[in-house]
Amino acid sequence: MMERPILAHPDPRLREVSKSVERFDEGLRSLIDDMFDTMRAAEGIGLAAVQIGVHLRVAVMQVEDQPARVLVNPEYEPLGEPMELDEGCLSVPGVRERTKSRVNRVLVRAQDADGECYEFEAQGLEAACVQHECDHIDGHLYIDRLSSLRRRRVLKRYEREREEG
Ligand code: GNR
Ligand code: NI
Repeated sequence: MMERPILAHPDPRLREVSKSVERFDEGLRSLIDDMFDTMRAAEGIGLAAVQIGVHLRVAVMQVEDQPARVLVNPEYEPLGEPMELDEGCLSVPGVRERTKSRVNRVLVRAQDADGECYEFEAQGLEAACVQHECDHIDGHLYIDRLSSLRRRRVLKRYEREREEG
């Protein structure tokens, strides 16, 4: 059990595309354990491996009363309608912004830590979290999806927060 440091924007490692997991071994299990520790210590609802500098297509989630989820090589199909929500990211700490880039329902297909394929439907905040983590896995951040006006505004606030420490 070990927390690991979370990379913060504009770290270029957050922009690398993660590779598919092919080996379901003890190393993967210990990565997943560390990701849950790191996510919970940071009080996040999700975390992708790239956020701790590991470029594998792995994410963990624990949203409200939903079960803790391990997503290895995840994919999703949008099912619902676009929704607005307040989005934040552990790699853009200290700021949140209203977004409209997520749909409110998705069908998720992934593998678990043993490589077993499974699927589930997610709604609301959990659906948003799936889309957010899949973005990380492909090197994207939620701020990329904002209008340029909102992106400039949130980055200005973020940079001010960082300077103040
Ligand atoms: O903790 C988090 N909260 C959150 C809120 C709205 C939409 C997505 C998220 S995910 C985020 C944790 C994180 O950065 N995961 O990559
Ligand atoms: Ni994030």
